[in-house]
Amino acid sequence: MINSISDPTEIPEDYYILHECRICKGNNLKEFLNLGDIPLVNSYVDVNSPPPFDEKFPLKVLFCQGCNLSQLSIIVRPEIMYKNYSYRSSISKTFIDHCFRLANSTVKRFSLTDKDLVVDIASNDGTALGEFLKFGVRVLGVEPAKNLAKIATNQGVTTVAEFWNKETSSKIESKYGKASIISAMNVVAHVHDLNSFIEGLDILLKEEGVFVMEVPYLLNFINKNEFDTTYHEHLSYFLVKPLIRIFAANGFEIFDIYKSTIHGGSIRVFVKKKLNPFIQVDHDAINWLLELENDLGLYDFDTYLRFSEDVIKIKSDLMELLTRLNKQNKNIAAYGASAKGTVLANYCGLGNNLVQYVVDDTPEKQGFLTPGSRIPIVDYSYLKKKQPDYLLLLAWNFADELMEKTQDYKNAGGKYIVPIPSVRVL
Ligand code: JHZ
Repeated sequence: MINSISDPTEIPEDYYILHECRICKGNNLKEFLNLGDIPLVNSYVDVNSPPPFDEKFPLKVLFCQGCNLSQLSIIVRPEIMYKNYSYRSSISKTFIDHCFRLANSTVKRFSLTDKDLVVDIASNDGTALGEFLKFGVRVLGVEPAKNLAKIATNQGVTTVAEFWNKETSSKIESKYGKASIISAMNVVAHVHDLNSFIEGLDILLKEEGVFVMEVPYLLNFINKNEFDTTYHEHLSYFLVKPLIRIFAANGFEIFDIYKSTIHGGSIRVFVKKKLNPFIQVDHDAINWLLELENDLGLYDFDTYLRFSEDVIKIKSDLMELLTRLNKQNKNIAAYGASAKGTVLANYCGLGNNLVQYVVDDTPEKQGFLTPGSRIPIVDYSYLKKKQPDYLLLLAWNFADELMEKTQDYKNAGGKYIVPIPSVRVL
């Protein structure tokens, strides 16, 4: 066991066991969720050369009594998880529209012009920056997955294929100059060394610049039983309270926050350098969320124990339903070979004996098998051809978009199963 690591890319083993809180360094960490051994969510299995078994790692979540950060009990070496990444931000129209609104509101609120540089950390295939480009600002992506960095660059979003750290930040600063905006959508939860991450921001961000980040919100995770958004990539599960603490410890200050509905419920957090006098802090917005967290019992461990009981119920309800439908000879397929789908399937023990195939529009995933559960991933034309009786929405966070897209399936008598926040047939 290692006491602390500053750079997780240097972890010698495949994973390292956490034994102190990533933010407050306390060791009063209490487990509230144990999903068992689960494969890495992006390790899709090649049908032509399937390995004898799919490697699995423990998946447990701990609550820090000191600062209230929830966090995974282990850290898998990022090199293993992010070298080649199949997740494409551009597959969902809901997400593209979300990025357009982010770009539009950011450009207007901070009066950005063609002189301003916007840098996106973990920019994936360039979806968010593509929306910023429409407003004529300068953009630069930072994305460690080489396959994605290449796609983005080919589409006009210049992308540096590196992990975000102080070295990458310095290199970018000397080549492109300081950034007015640095954005990070769905990546801060993936970072172990938050201090080093923020030091990187300090190097590249202008004194009057803004860091804007989005992360899934633990409030929704607990209240809506979103247990399947726990996976090895998601090291931290954030409330506002620990976020304030980590930024303050590094000379930064949160000046505005609001909730968004994306990915089952997220928070968008605006951060400035502490010494920047030009931006006012919206204390009302911040205090409102802190009070809400307190009122909902999110600083109290018992709330987390109640949540873990709901998770067990979802597993038994889902398996009871699918087994019953299977006995009635109903055909069941799924939509969305999502990361959360892999967790749900493996935790519940779902395989292709119950779910025959998963439809997914991501070309990089089609033709592969889902990790662990080994369900074939197919393109949309399958759904039209086969018309299964039931469609399990594994990307339940995009349920509206998926149902709109599959209206023909519904009109022909198809039914949906939505597993979260509780198992329902629609
Ligand atoms: P989706 C992602 O997790 C990835 P995942 C990441 N790890 C993260 O942090 C969280 O989000 C927040 C497919 N789909 O976005 C695409 C269609 O095929 O819910 C995806 O494979 N057609 C960075 O993977 C999957 O469903 C469609 O029309 O759990 C959705 O995955 C739509 C809407 C989706 O997140």
